[in-house]
Amino acid sequence: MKYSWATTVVASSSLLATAVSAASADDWTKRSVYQVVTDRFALGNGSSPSCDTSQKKYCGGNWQGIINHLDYIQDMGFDAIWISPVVENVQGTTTEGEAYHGYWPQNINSLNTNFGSADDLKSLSSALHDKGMHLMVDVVVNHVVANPTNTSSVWPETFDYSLLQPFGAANSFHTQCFISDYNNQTDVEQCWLGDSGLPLLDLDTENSTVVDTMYSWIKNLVSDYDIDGLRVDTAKHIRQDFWPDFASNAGVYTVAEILIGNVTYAAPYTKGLDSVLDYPTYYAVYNAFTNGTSGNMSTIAEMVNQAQDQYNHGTFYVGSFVENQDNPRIQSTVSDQAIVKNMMTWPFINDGIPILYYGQEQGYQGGNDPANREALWLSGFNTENKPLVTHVKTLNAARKQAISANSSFLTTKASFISQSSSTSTLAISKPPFLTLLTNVGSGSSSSASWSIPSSAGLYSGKETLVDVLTCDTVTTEDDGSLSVSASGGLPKVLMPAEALSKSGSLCGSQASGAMGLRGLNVGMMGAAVGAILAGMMLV
Ligand code: ABC
Ligand code: CA
Repeated sequence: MKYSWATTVVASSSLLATAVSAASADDWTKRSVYQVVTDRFALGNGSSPSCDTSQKKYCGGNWQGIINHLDYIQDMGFDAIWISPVVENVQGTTTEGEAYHGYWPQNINSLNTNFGSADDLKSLSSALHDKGMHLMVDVVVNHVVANPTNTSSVWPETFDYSLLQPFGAANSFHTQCFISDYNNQTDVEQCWLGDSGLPLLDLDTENSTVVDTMYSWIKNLVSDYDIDGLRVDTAKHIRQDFWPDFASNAGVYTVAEILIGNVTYAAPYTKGLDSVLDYPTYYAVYNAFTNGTSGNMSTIAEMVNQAQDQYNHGTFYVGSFVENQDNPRIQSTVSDQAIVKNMMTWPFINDGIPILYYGQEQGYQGGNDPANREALWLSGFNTENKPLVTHVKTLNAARKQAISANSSFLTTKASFISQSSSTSTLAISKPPFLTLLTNVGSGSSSSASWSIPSSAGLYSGKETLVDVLTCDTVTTEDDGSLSVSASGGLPKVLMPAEALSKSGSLCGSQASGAMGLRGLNVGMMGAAVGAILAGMMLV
């Protein structure tokens, strides 16, 4: 036995008691996040109106609706939510429909009354905190939005600036131009998103009045609503040196949206803000699993290794996801549930903070924006006979167990164990996890297997490992090596039986871990040595 796993009640209950204000990045690493499009999650009055996503209109979801369904979220094992931007948006309709998603701020000092009142938002915050959960709010700093007032083609376009509070005048904005060259960073930062039908007025974040307004706004927003973390929209569209003071005024964990497939481009933003949404790995995962066996699994390892090297704090603070409001849902591209389960496993077993986009657990299949923003209430919040709900529950429980079994889990880098015989498999070690993924799918002709050499240094001989997704067990060879075949193309999340608690709900019958603090330090040392050895096997 290389590790001694301590399955402690003490460690897990101390997580629940974590302080609820001024949450740091380290605090967020222990959590997993359920992302909600506020307008599409639940209505406070409990009704279930139809919601045609193609209409791009408000469907009626609000903060009270979220409060009413926190048990649905918490019962799946999530201990944080991320909600849509909360401030007042452009009213009525636009060439792109209504502002139901919240990304078109108009008055940053008022709330979006479609989502509720200030008291409702405070109630949401305190309801979460009462349950030991965190609130992450999406914030838009790059732009505000008003419909153009000109009806014929006028350039630059004209606006009723008095609507755009507290800015109120043309000199708060960069001169109108639309971003045309994404390779020109000045263009990306100082030209505008959107189009002439619905331009997103680009705030002059080189202007000290605008900058100070935003810094004091974020400070007040966080304190008024007792917010624990921020998802920072369009962060690449503002100069990098704007962000450190923004982050210090926020005083809580900040994760930046840098929409790019390139680690080197994203890396500098992990200095000003705590981290980034892990877009580069998202693209690698999406491409690896949605192209049959020609999908290239090794790019996942390449992206992760680059990000571990280049990001401040490595990948420990990234937001890890496989769906969100801007990208097609997995099941709009692949229907094979084995592939879907492999993809869904990824965010929970790597270094980052797992984020699940609402509706994924219900098997929603919407394609590109706006189809990927379906109403969750149409599922009836039903969790019975929903295999993906079960999958998510297990993944959350497994990650919690990993955190409590290995006190260095959250600070040990994931490493990849080279699978020379196959390009369709991936083996990821992050003790006590050994995760085995494959893109072969469930077809009867497809098969996959993984082999872990004894030189990986992960296990001793005749060690029992439990696949926590099925509770099936495998045993290592005398020399600690392991070979495993996939069943029906499904992923495996193997944990030593010793890292599982006999009295726990996670494969308790297969577990051999004792309760108590025994061997915690030995476990830490063992994991560190294992990680170093596994690191030598990088692809
Ligand atoms: C509306 C319509 C859409 C229509 C669009 C033009 O207008 O609904 O059907 O296509 C909000 C709404 C959207 C709305 C937009 C615009 O506003 O939610 O429904 O779209 O009015 C954030 C949010 C997003 C939000 C906004 C605006 C910003 O997450 O929900 O959208 O506040 C850019 C931004 C990014 C932004 C995204 C939508 O647009 O950088 O912050 N997301 C390249 C660029 C990216 C660019 C992306 C898409 O294209 O590099 O900067 O994102 O335009 C990779 C490459 C990447 C490449 C991707 C596509 O491929 O490495 O570089 O990204 O491989
Ligand atoms: Ca800008």
